[in-house]
Amino acid sequence: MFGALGQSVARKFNRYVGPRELQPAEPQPVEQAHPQSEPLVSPRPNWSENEQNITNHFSNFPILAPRLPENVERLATLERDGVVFIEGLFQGELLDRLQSALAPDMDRMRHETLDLPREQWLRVPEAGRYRLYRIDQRVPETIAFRDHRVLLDLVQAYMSGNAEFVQLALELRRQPPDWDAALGDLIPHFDYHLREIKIYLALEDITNENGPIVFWTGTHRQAQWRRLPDYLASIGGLWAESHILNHNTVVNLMQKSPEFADCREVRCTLKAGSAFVCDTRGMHRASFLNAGERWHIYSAYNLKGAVRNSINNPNWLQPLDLS
Ligand SMILES: O=C(O)CCC(=O)C(=O)O
Ligand SMILES: [Fe+2]
Repeated sequence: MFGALGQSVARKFNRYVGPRELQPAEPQPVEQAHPQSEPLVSPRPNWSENEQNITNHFSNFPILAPRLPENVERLATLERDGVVFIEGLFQGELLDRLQSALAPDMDRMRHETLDLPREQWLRVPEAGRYRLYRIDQRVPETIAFRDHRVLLDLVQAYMSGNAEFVQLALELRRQPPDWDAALGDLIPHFDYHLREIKIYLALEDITNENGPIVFWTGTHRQAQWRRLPDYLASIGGLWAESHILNHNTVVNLMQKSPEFADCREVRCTLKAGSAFVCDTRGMHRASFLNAGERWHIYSAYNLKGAVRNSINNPNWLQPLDLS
């Protein structure tokens, strides 16, 4: 299942690198600047086509029965809630070994002394966020998490046997120097309008003090309230990255929408060695980090072939097609 790995990782890394269409064009006649074969605006569905695409996505990729009996209940929870917790996935010696193997890189991230090319790690000090990508290639002990048979069984069943591994990263979050500059992290959002999976494994206890992820159960399902955010997400570029959901949207939905009748706001606190699996099509956000550091490793999966439109995609500049 890791065959297409190199390709998809390259796609992910390239997400924030300006694609051809936004780079300054060489001076040349206008008609040649963007030849027909490379349109400035990539094709995008109109409103009803996008709704059909999402309906097709769910019917073409049904959730399958897991192979492992212990995953039956977990999968049912993941399907219903969009999130499921696995307590004590790593314990005792196994957890100790993982923590000690990661300790040198954790220290380098903490002190910002990682000497790596920009695309191999994400450094956003103003948000207190750091990610070291493809940690499985640096720290082989993390492969026990990446290839954990219980997790892979769950992922493949949820993704209809079409899961594609995208990433395994070590992540640190700590207090930003200025919360105003870090507010973007706290905005409710979903990562994509199609199903994606992320699995987070806590390396140290994650309590309410150190900014656990917040997830709203059931928000990954197809629903009326999602029609507008799903459409904007499908366009890509600025609107997809801005999400249009905010605190007030969520409060109003929780209080007034029948579609939120069974929705719970879950703060994903974790003991070291415990994990949660979530569909990041569901609404989630980071939370306020009062103290200390938050450390986890996470793996990420797409449905094979699903490629997000990058932030640089200029589709959002075009008139909306709401037909
Ligand atoms: O790190 C967090 O608290 C939230 C991160 C997030 O939104 C994501 O991993 O998709
Ligand atoms: Fe997210």
